[in-house]
Amino acid sequence: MTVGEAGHGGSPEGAGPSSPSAGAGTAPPAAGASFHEMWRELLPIGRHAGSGGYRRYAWTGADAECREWFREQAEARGLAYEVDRNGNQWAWLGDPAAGDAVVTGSHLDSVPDGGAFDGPLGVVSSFAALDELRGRGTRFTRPLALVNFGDEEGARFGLACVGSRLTAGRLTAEQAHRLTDGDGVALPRAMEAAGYDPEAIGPDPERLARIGAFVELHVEQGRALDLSGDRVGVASAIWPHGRWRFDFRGEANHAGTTRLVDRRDPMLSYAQTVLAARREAELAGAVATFGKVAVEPNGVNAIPSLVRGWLDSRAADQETLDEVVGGVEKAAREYATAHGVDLDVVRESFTPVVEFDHALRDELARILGKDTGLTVPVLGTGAGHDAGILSGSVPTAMLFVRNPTGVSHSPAEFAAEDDCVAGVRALADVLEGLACR
Ligand code: HGY
Ligand code: MN
Ligand code: MN
Repeated sequence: MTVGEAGHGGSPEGAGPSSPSAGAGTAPPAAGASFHEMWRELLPIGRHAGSGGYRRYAWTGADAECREWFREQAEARGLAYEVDRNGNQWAWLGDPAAGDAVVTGSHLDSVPDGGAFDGPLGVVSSFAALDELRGRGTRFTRPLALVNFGDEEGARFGLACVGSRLTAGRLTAEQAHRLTDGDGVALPRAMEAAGYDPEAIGPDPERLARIGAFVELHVEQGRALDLSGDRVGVASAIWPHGRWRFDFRGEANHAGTTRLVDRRDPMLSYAQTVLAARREAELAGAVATFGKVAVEPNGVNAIPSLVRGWLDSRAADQETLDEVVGGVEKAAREYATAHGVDLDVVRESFTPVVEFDHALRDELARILGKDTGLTVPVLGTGAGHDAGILSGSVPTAMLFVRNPTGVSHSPAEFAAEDDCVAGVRALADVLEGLACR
């Protein structure tokens, strides 16, 4: 089923001169054309020549280039561009102070060697959807904003959704100031080096009060739409999920001369814990991954003194997630004791279950199904998003665009061109339905 096919050329609507028109002048390129042009411009930024993956980490040069790209797109469309106290970028059509704004957007940062679509698809589609609406002559009766939330992946400082968490008051400035990257660079220093004021960060209730609805379009990180044969779907919920750091401390020693019985080798406890995580997840029907490990001193011929492993675990409900993580930690402590190794476990990032706003979810499904009369798929996800963080503060919804392999957080992440354009048209239909009452 295809959703949002063929712009239906809505007649210019509006509450009169005060309403922010989508923009007069020559009709901008249709959704597909502007999408491709923006996609081509953004594609090379932060892409690693060797892996083909993206390394767009918060407050780095690649991040700055992405931000510059966002500002150029906003100003090229005559939108009022601003950066909020937490470094998130906003592009407004209409008067933000009027309130009840419809906001759409996503993030531009990536995981290490991430794919091209996770985040950028939502941001590029937001601009392309506005271009589509301008092509339809749409007049808005509510302010509209496009947003790029900073540091969604937490690839550098370890905490997901820093920009949206700060804005929503779910991360304090003090907590953010204590975040450091793998080289020991503290987040405030990284912000300063990028030209931002770390003393300004903090909750932004005034900004949130201006938002009537937030809709994030995102590439699906799974195969539900591929299996159902749909181009676009609507999100129902996000699984609870988090990140735990396991520090196994043993005793550094010579790999060649230390008898096995004399060793206190943290690598053994770590290895056993990785297998325990998989076992606990399988038993509970959840997921658990040790995807990052750091070894000190990390020498081939040295028994490590410290092995740090990061567990990412997610489950359909909190009770199951607690069961999995509790089981992994219990096993890890048994292994550590058996090898004379000390263990500390620290929860570094956590997002509780998110149920998206039911009324907004159903409104999106109605809008997207109205032309075809077909039922739009409504699906849950295990992936975290800024929309999940904002859902505690404003009515929030998500659109997913088909990903034929379901692969994400990998250079192989992919969405077909016509599915991306269908996503743009679906987002345009949603924005028109919400902001042009
Ligand atoms: O980890 C996540 O689910 C998201 O990509 N930040
Ligand atoms: Mn991601
Ligand atoms: Mn994402």
